[in-house]
Amino acid sequence: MLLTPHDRLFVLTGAGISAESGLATFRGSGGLWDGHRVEEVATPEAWEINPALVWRFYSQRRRDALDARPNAAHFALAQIEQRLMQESGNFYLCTQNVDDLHERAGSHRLHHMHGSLFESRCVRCEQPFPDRAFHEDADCLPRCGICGSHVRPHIVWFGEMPLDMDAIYRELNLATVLLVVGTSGSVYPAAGLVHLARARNIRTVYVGPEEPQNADAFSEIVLGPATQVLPSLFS
Ligand code: BV8
Ligand code: ZN
Repeated sequence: MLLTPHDRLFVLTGAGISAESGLATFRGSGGLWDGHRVEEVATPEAWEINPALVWRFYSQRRRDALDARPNAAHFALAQIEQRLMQESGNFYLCTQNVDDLHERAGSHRLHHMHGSLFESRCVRCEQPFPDRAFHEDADCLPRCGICGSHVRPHIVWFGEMPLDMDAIYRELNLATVLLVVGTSGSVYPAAGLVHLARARNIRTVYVGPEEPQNADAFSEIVLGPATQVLPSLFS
């Protein structure tokens, strides 16, 4: 998949790019997520019913992410960003993932559309702030220092609007190539981005070991693990 210097690359990644770093994917864990159903831990309703369970779940995911290391696929994307940004500033990475492996691999032009594991926010003040703590004591859940309200993970749950969709659509409208890596294409609006790209007749490439649910929208599908495919994709 040769890129010309005039190409503007929009990359969308999902849980599959972190799979080889040892982080569980949503589908891979058979619909259960560290033993929990998604509805129990990743919805506003779950938070209302049992904030302690939600904080236990995200604290464990913080632990897992801290123990994980970026893999060759994360580094390959950081290298192509460096190359494209030097030549033409034509690179944008939108991730559905909440781990920080893209940052730790050196990616800069990066947007976490579903939030970040290592940020929290007051449910009232709503200003996200860095938070790497584990909140696992049900009797001592984090409270806002300003207004005293509950502090929640800065994560986009099911039924909530992904972050800065305007920026995503703006960048996608400028792209000449959409590369999608490691996502089942099962959750919208992320899974719908390829359809928007297709409507603009730009190149759409999927990389992963199996076809995604939205496979028919891609102009090219390169089957294989991201750590094997990505490094050679731009050589
Ligand atoms: C919204 C953060 C509307 C959480 C996530 C009923 C009620 C409410 C909403 C809905 C509803 N019905 C439908 C919806 C919409 C819903 C949706 O799409 N549901 C699906 C289930 C049908 N979407 C939403 O709710 C979104 N919001 O619609 O808001 C709205 C409108 C106006 C105003 C307000 C609101 C918000 C969705 C975001 C939810 N949060 N993540 C957290 O992480 O804790 S979603 C989460 O699942 C991921 O972020 C990702 O987006 C999604 C799917 O995960 P994937 O990344 O694709 O991972 P998966 O395991 O599925 O696949 C892994 C892939 O990797 C596989 O294909 C595999 O082959 C591949 N792979 C494996 N190994 C490798 C590999 N690839 C490469 N290399 C390897 N080595
Ligand atoms: Zn507050």
